[in-house]
Amino acid sequence: MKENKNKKFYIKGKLTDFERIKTQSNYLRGTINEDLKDGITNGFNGDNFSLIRFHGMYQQDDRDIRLERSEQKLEPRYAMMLRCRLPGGVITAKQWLKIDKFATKKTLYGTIRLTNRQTFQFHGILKKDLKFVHKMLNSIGLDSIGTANDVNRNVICTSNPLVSELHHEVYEWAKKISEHLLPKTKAYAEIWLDKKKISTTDNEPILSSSYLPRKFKTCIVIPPYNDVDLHANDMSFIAISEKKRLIGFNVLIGGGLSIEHGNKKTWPSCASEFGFIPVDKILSVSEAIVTTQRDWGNRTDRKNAKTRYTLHRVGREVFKKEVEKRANVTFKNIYPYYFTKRGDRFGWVEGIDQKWHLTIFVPNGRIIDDSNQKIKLALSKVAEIHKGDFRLTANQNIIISGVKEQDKKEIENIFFIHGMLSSITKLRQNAMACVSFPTCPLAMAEAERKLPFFIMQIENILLKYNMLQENLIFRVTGCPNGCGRSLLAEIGLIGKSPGRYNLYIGGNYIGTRIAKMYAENCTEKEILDHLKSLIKIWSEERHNGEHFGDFVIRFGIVKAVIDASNDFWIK
Ligand code: SRM
Ligand code: SF4
Repeated sequence: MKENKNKKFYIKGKLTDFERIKTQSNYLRGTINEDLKDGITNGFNGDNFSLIRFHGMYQQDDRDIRLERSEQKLEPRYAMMLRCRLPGGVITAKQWLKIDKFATKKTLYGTIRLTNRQTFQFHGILKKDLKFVHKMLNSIGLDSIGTANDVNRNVICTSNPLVSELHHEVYEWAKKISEHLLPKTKAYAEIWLDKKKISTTDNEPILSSSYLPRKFKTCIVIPPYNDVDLHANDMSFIAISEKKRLIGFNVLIGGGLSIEHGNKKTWPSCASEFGFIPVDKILSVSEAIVTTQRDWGNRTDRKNAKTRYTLHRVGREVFKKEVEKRANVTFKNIYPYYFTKRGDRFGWVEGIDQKWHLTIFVPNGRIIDDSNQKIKLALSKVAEIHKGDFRLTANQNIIISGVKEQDKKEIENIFFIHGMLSSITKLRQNAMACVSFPTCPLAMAEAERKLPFFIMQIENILLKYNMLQENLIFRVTGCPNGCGRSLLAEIGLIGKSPGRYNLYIGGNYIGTRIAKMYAENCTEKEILDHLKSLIKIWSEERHNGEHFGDFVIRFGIVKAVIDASNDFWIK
């Protein structure tokens, strides 16, 4: 690969302290090993707090009991969240049984959390159990390398089983991209798996010894299902097929959703189209995009460091040309594509392979048993008899994949007995919230725990206006970092402080338009009052079949966000 380090676009200035942490870390080792032996605290010290993230873990404390512990002069209840690397979201039934057992026996909360990037998290692992969990994952062929911090994260891809032949191919590419862009340091194996340090010096040919300026996200999507929310990703590949054969990818760059309340130097963005590439160029193009962002991304301000800001600063054509040079490709014109749907398709569908796939709705992706639904138990029972695999979706749900016709009934019965498979509204099926309290240190308002309340209230409003059967994308995010992807929703809430949210509307149903702020700093009652009037007008004035997000724009309630860098903040 040709590398043209066009220094003109390097940002000069005082680097953030994160840059020092990375470069001085000895390829992500830091003094994590020493901290593991430190029995005085349940947490990590100094730089190690950030470095463990490269190994897929976040130090957290339970915010519900933070004050109480501080009053008792106790250390916060530190425990780690671990995010597994699972490209394309595929996990075997055997692997599931192991992770289920670990969650039950060794985590403070006893749950597994499916994330909206096709993987799972354990919350509440004590420091003393960290090596155990990594060794357990390693024994079943899994790891958590590079699922957090300034690297390419878990690569996601369309999980819709209807298109299983293409899906399989695309899934293989998701795995290859993940492997290709993974940190090459042996630090993970040495620290967590007790592997001996080998004498060769470390080298990070793609990421560099200071890794990327910021987190980096990649997806592959198979139209017409935008089930991965492609515009939340730095680098997106849209699979193009002819006669059911994969011929290449449209490449899109610079999606992302995080903002800071009131900070107009931050904005969300849909990704820009670069062009089409044949299948065999996907790895070199991925590498070229990542290395361009590595070299040109802003390392002096983390709020301005993601790919979309680099693209905005240097210009789309300049970035594109650099990628063409580095990858030795020429982007062809974008192949026509369109999306019709987001979210998951629930229930049984027959794949092209004549096997059956059952998509199960998991409220908020939380694998937990309660008095109504025993999801955790049901999944472990299915895992005991299932011969195919499980696929996690980018909407926090799970697919029991590759079931033979004769085995369908048994699996269905298990879910039925454990209180699942009941019919739910489309609003509920499509809704999403981020984790937020009590584990997320950045949460400003409730999200996951408040979602059922909001859904119930909105269902009542929809019922009143005879709109309950309608598809409506509603999402809640506990802070403006945007994990719940509210800015790609038709109705999105973003937490401001406990019990208060900004209300955004006007994203579209297929997830290709950013939503716009409609009301600021609202209480829950104010939000519901706004939604009552908006849904009433929608029910009265909409064109036949018109989605809520399109309606509020056509009717002039909010302006469409076209170029978010210009018009996201304009009132
Ligand atoms: Fe996220 C940070 C949870 C998807 C943007 N995110 C966090 C942390 C780790 C908080 C922290 O830094 O200490 C949250 C952990 C909460 C907890 O207790 O588990 C967290 N993010 C999540 C998950 C679990 C939400 C979920 O309910 O599914 C998702 C995990 C995905 C995964 O498996 O990798 C998750 N996060 C997202 C998304 C959506 C997406 O990627 O499709 C976004 C917006 C898209 C984007 O990146 O622009 C997102 N998370 C962020 C940000 C803002 C980054 C930025 O650009 O400024 C942060 C904060 C940060 O990195 O500084 C963050
Ligand atoms: Fe935490 Fe904010 Fe992400 Fe929600 S959006 S999980 S509150 S960082």
